[in-house]
Amino acid sequence: MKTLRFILGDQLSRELASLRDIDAGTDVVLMAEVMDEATYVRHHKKKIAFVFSAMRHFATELQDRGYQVDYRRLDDRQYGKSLRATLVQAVKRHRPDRVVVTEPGEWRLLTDMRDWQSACGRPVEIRDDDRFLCARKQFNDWFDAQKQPRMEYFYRQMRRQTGYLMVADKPAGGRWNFDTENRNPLKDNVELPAIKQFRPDAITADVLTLVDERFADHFGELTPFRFAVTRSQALAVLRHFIANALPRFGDYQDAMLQDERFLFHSILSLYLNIGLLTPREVCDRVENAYQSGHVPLNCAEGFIRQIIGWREYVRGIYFHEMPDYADNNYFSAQGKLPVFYWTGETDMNCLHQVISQTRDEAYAHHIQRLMITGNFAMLAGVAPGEIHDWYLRVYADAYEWVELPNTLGMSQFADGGLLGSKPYAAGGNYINKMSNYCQHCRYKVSAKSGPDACPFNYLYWDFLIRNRDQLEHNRRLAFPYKHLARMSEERIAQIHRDSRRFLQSL
Ligand code: FAD
Ligand code: DLZ
Ligand code: SF4
Repeated sequence: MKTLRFILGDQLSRELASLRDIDAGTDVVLMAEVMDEATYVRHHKKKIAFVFSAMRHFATELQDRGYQVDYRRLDDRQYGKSLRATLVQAVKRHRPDRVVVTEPGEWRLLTDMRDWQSACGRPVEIRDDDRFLCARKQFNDWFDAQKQPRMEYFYRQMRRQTGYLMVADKPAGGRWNFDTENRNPLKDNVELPAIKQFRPDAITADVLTLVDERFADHFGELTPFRFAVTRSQALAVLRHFIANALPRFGDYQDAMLQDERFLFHSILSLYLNIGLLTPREVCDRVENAYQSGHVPLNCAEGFIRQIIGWREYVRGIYFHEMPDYADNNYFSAQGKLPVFYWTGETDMNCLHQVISQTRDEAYAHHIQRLMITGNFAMLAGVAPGEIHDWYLRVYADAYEWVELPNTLGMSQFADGGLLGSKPYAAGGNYINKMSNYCQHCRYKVSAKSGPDACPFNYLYWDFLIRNRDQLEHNRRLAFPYKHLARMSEERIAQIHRDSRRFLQSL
């Protein structure tokens, strides 16, 4: 039976469900660079280049292994504008008996895909994406059985299921979680590992020219481009991370440092999300590094939790809650995204640092995303849809299944506490504790009010006052609300004045 196997840009895995039973003699693999996917949000230039280059390399690899690949380049004269149009054209060309696909990571495309059969006139089989450790059904069953679902309990179940860092049925070291050891600030004299970089080859050079011509008005710097674009390069990044950064990953997981963009982070999310690496192989290698004594337990546990815990959990939430999840707006926030999110031009040094780095690298690490750009947007009352659109555009690892719950749920609390138990809201003190950004800022982190005071300081209280009805019964916020109850009328009026003046100036 001749089968057309349509592989999407973030499905570049040899073991992909829709490639598993491929017959090199009869089947055709279809891959396509299409305008709709590159512009449904106007992705960062580096993200488009990364996806296209990795797609072209993957197609070449399949061809080298003897498969017939129909690869439609964006600059081919005759190409489909959308994935659906491309499929319809390809069915006419190849006349397959059926089409096989793997479910996509975004709801909009899954809905569209369910219609492809009638559009192309052939049976379309949509296979589960089993590159994750927790199937969608397994997650839904677990989630629906919980009174109050929390990531920590899901994570413990995943530890038992996978056996990572387990001694019989007990967690290694006697504890599930070493987070309290993982909140150290970083001194600027600590030596940081270099990141693994790759020089663009001829395929990437072609893609860079294409992106430069066709997406010149998208956000972000295209060069220098140094991402891995093949599986073997992605494996080299993984090896480099385990050898050089993982041994101190846990200790400094939440730290931020002026002009230092990567610290001890892995920069693996983009390769995991596009399919060049699997979560299982990444965790296997981290477990081995722990068992061989190369990395301490708090680092191995901190890392494995992000992958088998958070990564799987947000995907589960996404598919459990969509399509309504995207419309959540617990605080009814209506503000516009400040223009400086696109330019980086702001006197607030923490935001300037993170946004400039995002523009240059299409990368920021978790605490930068959560506690700088995310925290500010929430305190400033930016509409969740606006900030969601920004995160989906600007990071090379952004696909809605992972970006939306992180943005809307974790960072904006717009789901009212489904994902996290309290908003990640913080004033300047937190940022000053975890970074040295404040030492280079024109605002004074120690000042609470007035034009020179750190804006996070008064915006934090303004946020708690504004959303008192939604938040004051949250037990994890008992302390700040007690503090607020003791605040004088005059101080509260000052907070309002400072906040209004500042927000109007944006
Ligand atoms: P490391 O710090 O080295 O962590 C290791 C791995 O753990 C990551 O590669 C990633 O695969 C996984 N991981 C860690 N935290 C999370 C998390 N909260 N959710 C899912 N996986 C996690 N991650 C994305 O992959 N794509 C996104 O679009 C995305 N958007 C985010 C938006 C916001 C507002 C926030 C707060 C977080 C977002 N994250 C997203 C999660 C996290 O910030 C990134 O996975 C991480 O910064 C990627 O860098 P790294 O590979 O160096 O991670
Ligand atoms: C992100 C992306 C981009 C920029 N371009 C393409 C493309 O041209 N062709 C393609 O098949 N996939 C692309 N992707 C990835 C898809 O957007 C991704 O598969 C869906 O968002 C589902 O996760
Ligand atoms: Fe950011 Fe405030 Fe520190 Fe400036 S003083 S870097 S605005 S936290």
